[in-house]
Amino acid sequence: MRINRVKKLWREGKPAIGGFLSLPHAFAAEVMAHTGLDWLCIDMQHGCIDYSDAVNMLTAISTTAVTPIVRVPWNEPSVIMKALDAGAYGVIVPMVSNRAEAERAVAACRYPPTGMRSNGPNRAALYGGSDYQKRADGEMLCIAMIETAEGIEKMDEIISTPGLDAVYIGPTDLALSLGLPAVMDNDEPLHIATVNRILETCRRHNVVAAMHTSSAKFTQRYIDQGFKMVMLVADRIAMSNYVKAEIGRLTGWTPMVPTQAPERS
Ligand code: 3PY
Ligand code: MG
Repeated sequence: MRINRVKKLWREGKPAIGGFLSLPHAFAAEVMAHTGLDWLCIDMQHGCIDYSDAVNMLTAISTTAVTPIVRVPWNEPSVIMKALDAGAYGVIVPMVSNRAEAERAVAACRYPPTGMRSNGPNRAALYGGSDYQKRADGEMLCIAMIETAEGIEKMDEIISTPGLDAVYIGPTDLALSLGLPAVMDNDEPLHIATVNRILETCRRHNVVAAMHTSSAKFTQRYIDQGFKMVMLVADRIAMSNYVKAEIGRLTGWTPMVPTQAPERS
């Protein structure tokens, strides 16, 4: 079976650095897959991506050794199972708020008798290998997001859920849940303290702590703190930031204001 690069890095004590995909195209995914990141997450929660887009994007990522992950739109077993059947090697499940919800996510990722995943790895077996069903439970990542007020309160019962591989912090939803503005790379003391509490609880339960950022500065900070999965860059932000930065280097030319009304004659 094709191994999960992220899990291999974790076994070696190394962090896995990744990116998020919100553009619904195989070529955009392929471009991102050839950059050197360890994992890519197809974001079906907030990205402009439906299932057939995701399948094509997973196929594009398969041209590399990058670990393909899908963030599902919600903690819905049928959606989790379809993402895995399409060849995702892990799912990120948003807004997990208590033990029952965490158990539901884990069960959807594991075949019986451990879980309730239905058999039918249509594309997954092509991608993973002919022994997929036998070994999938050991390779598929089940990652629960902690980002709601209830999830913060119940972090201990979520993080200690048997079979959960990692807990992924959504910094902006976390901020909103703490009564703070929805800032991604967040320096608010309450945000920092909550992130640290989640990291500490992950350490206690031997679960990987994962974090979402929008800069190398914050990615480095979280790596140094001990996060073993950190999101460095999203496709649309990379595209927009690069073009804006290049525009900013030009002199003798005024960039247009994209939202200005079209001129008429
Ligand atoms: C959050 O910031 O809440 C996220 O889920 C990041 O995508
Ligand atoms: Mg979120």
